[in-house]
Parts: sequence; structure tokens; C-alpha cells
Amino acid sequence: MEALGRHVIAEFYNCSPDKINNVSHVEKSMVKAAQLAGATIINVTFHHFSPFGISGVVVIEQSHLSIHTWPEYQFASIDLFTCGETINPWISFDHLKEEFGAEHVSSIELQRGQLHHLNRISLDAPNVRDYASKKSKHPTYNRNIWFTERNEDVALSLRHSGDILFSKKSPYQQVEIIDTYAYGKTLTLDGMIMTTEKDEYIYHEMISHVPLLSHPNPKNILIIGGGDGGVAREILRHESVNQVDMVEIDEVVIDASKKLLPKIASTLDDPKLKIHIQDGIEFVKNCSKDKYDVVIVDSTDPVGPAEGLFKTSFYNDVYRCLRSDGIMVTQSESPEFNTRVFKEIYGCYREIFGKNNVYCYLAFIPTYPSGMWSFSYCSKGTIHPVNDLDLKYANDFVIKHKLRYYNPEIHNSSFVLPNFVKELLSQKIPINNSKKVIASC
Ligand code: SPD
Repeated sequence: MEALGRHVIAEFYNCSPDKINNVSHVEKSMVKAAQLAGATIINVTFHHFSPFGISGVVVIEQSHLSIHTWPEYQFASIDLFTCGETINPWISFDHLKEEFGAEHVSSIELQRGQLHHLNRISLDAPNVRDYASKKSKHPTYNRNIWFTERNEDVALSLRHSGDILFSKKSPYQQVEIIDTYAYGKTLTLDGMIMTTEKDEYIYHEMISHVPLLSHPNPKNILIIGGGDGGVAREILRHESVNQVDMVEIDEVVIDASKKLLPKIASTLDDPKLKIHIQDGIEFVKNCSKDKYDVVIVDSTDPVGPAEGLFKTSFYNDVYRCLRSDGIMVTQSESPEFNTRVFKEIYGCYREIFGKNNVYCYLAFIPTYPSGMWSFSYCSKGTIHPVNDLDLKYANDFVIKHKLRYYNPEIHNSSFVLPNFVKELLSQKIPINNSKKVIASC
């Protein structure tokens, strides 16, 4: 060879979008491509960026293989850089073409480090490239596979095992479960984190016990969304509750959670729980009036399919379904991260429930964007979220059920808001009501 290295630059067109948006598949294919070519792997780092796209590199003793994918263009660009006589980058190329289902490819091979232009000098150092003789000391390599949820300016990344434990495209969304090192099994919908094994209790305790412990006798409860089962589990701890209707549009979320998140989904077969696989919007439209003591809206984020959930007509129907002293609680996004939606939605609640009957409370959830998450508490009658809390009863309840986040002090203090949140709530923004309405999880 007349150069130190061979550099194959490849363009893969018309790839299978699912294959090049699956970080596990891309990582495994790149690792295999390196091994087939005879390379020794040192380190592997791959990032998936929601909703589409993967960047990754396989560092080998003999340089690196790298990739960036654009599933929305069915395109992947790949660099295969090897040095030494023994590694053939074209073997990697053939394997990747096959694995990504590329219909057309273009490529070029460059010679890197032309010997004609180089002079070898003798360096007084051990032969650091001599990994071959030390191979037994490098039997494994580090895998760094990352899930990233982001908008244009902010990202949250969680390192995971690289195996996608569940992945299915339902008629509504891409449902996935990955195994993260810091937060355990994590349910994502369209690339957004819905719940994780390690911090789910914060959200589920706060969205459930704040309304149920301030209501004097909650018997009939409606959950819109909630397919993972976390809200149902918390609601069913309350002895006063006779029946819970849970309306989840996406059966795949329920199936995935039952299979892989059994602690969250633990009460999805409880006889008091009736699951309706249906659009929550339609359900409340057809629901009789004065039916529920508490309605909990455990929705996804208002982007993609769930965008239209944040719509006045839906909340008018919820209001009608509530008994005269009923309470509606919704997850109302992050005031810091989803500021526009946050401002809009509180305007909508106030129009329907009256401006003095809508309260906002906060909890701190590490895996949701910004960590600061809000819930709305909307009271149809005169129940007040703080004044009507029976402290003794709530305290006994916490002890009995060994709750991990909620306690009566947290209940009360969660309604104390930072100034910037108060400021946002005082601004009047007209809600955009033009979107389709859909509810899930
Ligand atoms: N950005 C995350 C918002 C998630 C709201 N729903 C969570 C579902 C948990 N049951």
C-alpha cells in the first residue's frame, strides 16, 4: 500500500427509514461491519435524536467507522477509515448496504497519508499501536448508546443498553421501551419520554393524590390517557373509589407497559378499572353529565398526534361530565420548556371553570424537559386544593401506602409558585383551537 490509510466515503440512498432510525440496529450493524472487516473495536458511541436521526462512531484500533442518518430522507452518510494492510473497508461497506436496505449507493476511496510525502522518524516510545499482542487485555469494548429528547435549543440525553426492548408503530405513534442506565426502563412515544421506572412515582403520585385527597369523597374517576397504568395504580389506592374509567386511544401502550413495566401497570387488570380503547375526546363528548368526581387528563405532550388535545371543546365536555363539586386535574407541561402551551392552556381552563377556580401546582421530574413540571387543578364547585385537604387523613394515607414523593406538606407547597410562573399565568393568550384532538397516555 502506498498510503497509511484507506478512507471510503459512502452515500446510501433509499435506505429503509425504520432501519436507519433504529439506534440498536444501526449500532449492531456498524459493529458487525467493523468485525467482518477484521478490525478490533475499542469504543462505540451512538446517539439517537428524536424524532429522527442517528450519529455514531465505532472507534477501532485501525481508526474508525462513522455514520449519520437522515431517516426522513432515507439517507445515510458513512465514513469507513482503516489503516494497515489487513483491514478491507469494502467488506464493511457491503455489510452496511445490506443491513440498511440501501437501494442506491455512491462511494469514493481516498488514500490517506500518501507515503510519497511522508518521512518516517524513529520515536523513542513503546509501540503504542501494538494492540495485537495485548489483545487479551482488550476483550470487550465500551458501548455508549444514547437516547436524546430535544428541541432546537435544549436536549436531554439518557445512556441506555442499546437494545430496544419494545418497538412498534401503532396507528397513532411510535411506541418504544429502552433500558436506560440511570432511570431504568423508559417508555417513549414518538421519541418523547413518557415515564421511567425510577422517577415515575413523582408524576403519578402528584397527578393523582392532590385531587383525590382534597376531594371529600371521590368515588367515580375518569382517566383520559394513562395507558402505562401509573395513574390507575395510584387512584386505586383510595378506598372511597368505586369505579375508574380509563380511556386510552392506543392499545399498544397498554400492551407494552403490561409486558415490560409491570410495576407501573400493576393494577391494569383490577376489577374496579374499566379500560376503554377509544379517543378520549369522543368519550367525553358522549358522556352523560354529572358522572365523575375527579377527571385526570394524563396526556402526551401537545405535539404530533396529541397537539389538538389542548382544545376548549374537549375541556367543555370534561366540565359537563363532572359532578357539581368535581375536580379536573391535567398535566400542563413545563412552564419553562413549553411556555406558549402553558400560557394558552390556563386561559382555556379559566374560561371554562372560572378564573378563581383554576390553580397550578408543580413537581420536579428529572426526566421531563427542564425538570419542572406543572399540573392544573380545576374545581367545578367550591373545593379548594389546599384549604380542603384533611392533613391527618392525608398523612395516614402517605404512611399506609409508603408514598415516596407526595406528602401533605408537598401538597400544600406545590401550589406556591415562582414569580416567573405567576407572571406567565397572568398573561392572556388566545388558545389555538384549529387542531384535531386526540388523547393518549
Ligand atoms: N413530556 C412528558 C409529558 C408526559 C405526560 N404524560 C406522562 C404519562 C405518564 N403516565
